[in-house]
Amino acid sequence: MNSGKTTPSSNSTQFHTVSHYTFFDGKPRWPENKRDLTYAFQPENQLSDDVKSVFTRAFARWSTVTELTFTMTDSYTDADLRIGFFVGDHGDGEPFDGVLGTLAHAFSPTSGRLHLDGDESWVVSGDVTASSLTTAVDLESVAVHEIGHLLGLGHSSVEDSIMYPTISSRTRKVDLASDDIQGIQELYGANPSYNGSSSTPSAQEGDTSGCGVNTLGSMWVLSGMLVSGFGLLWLS
Ligand code: TQI
Ligand code: ZN
Ligand code: ZN
Repeated sequence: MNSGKTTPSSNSTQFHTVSHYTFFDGKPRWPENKRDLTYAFQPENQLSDDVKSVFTRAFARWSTVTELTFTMTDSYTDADLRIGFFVGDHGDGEPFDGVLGTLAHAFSPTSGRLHLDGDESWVVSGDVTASSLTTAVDLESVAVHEIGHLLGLGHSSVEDSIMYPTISSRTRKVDLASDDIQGIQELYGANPSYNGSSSTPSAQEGDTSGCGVNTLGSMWVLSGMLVSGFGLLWLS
């Protein structure tokens, strides 16, 4: 993985600057003629639609402020961005480490790989801050952060930003800060229909009913939590 960073070159003076986003070394990004990116999920993971919709929402946050579009495809091999859950050593030289520690990682453009640690207790829907499990990690928060890396953003020193390098467990942070927006717009330009307000796509905090259909088509209704083979949690 490329963990180096370059600071934005356009800031010649450090006074009054409010931007603290960074890029990867060499400022890699998706090419100019590629504004419509596809994404796919590792087929072996057999993720439920609830999990996929977390990523759909996470991608929407970035497409709102740029000219980028993200489309889900079933063809894992053809997709620009490939998302999957893995445990331990999974063949890319960056093994996962069990509960907490590294939660996920993504590679800089144009690798397109986004890996999540299957050993974490991922919260798919519901209120992560209300979880009794101290190791619960909000999937959407991590997804928004890792997508930032996929698109070429490094870490930011702005504490409120999505690209800030630490997050506490049982915390939800999914709204792009203006620092994130400036960083991504330096790479890809602004969305002409984005009005610059900080309102984000329907966060739908209130409609997580704690009830849904799993991949086998049976209903699950929750009192407490439900853990699947990938450590995914739904909180009621
Ligand atoms: N994973 C690190 C991260 O995504 C991996 C990493 C370290 C990295 N240095 C990097 C990736 C430089 C790209 C470039 O930052 S993590 C958070 C946060 C992690 C951390 O598991 O530690 C989030 C994953 F920022 F909250 F701490 C997601 Cl949101
Ligand atoms: Zn990996
Ligand atoms: Zn990061």
